[in-house]
Amino acid sequence: MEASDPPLFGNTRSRVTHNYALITPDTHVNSPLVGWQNTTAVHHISPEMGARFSQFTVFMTAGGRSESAGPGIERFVYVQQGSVRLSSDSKRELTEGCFVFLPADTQDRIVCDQSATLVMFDKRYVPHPDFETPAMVVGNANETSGEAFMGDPDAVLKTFLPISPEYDMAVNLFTYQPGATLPQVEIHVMEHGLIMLDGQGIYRLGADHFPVAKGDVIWMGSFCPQWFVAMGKKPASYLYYKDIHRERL
Ligand code: UGY
Ligand code: MN
Repeated sequence: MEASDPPLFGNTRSRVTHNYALITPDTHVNSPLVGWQNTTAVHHISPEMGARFSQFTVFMTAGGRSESAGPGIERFVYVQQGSVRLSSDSKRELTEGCFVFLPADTQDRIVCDQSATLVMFDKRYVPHPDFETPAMVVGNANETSGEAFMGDPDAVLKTFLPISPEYDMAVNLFTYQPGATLPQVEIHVMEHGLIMLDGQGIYRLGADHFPVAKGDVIWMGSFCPQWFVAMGKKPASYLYYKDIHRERL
């Protein structure tokens, strides 16, 4: 096969199993979103797959406007490219790296003047009898400080939501220098939705190891064994969701 040949027909790195999925960009299929304006979406992770949340990417053009997430659903929005505004704060431009957490049943909409690509995590909010409902959060990854993960300065974790029991979800940004790894194979009850924002590496999912790169999405269900090593010449970073702070029974 010549280097210029098209990719092998009928072949993909994507894999969907009962407790993990790797979704690569070549398999994306766009769909419209009911009630949204000037927007299309790709659904990567959803309850149909066995997940307890949804992860999707939206592509907005000028005049783009979101619909609410639906009753009882909280929403995290990360601006991957372009810019958007909140309907309640039209002066503040949310550019690449900005993020918003919209608590369940808030009326705010996302509006777009030009174009934007947004990574979305929707989750049914689980109230806790001892805690208030969480507040809205607006921030910027570039202004969020990171911490060495388990003491490794080559694996830096930025935490976007307060680690406080009002919040039943977390969204974090992990950046690894080439050669840096998750320090252990993790197995935990929390599930993850993840998108590679930059670089590449090898992700262990269950008993399998996959080369992954920018644009790949991964679902890790509860107790899915997971591990990562960054490879190549530049840092690898991924944005990921997890459910936290609620008892299972
Ligand atoms: O927060 C986490 O569980 C994270 N260390 N997992 C992961 O990056 N796969
Ligand atoms: Mn994990």
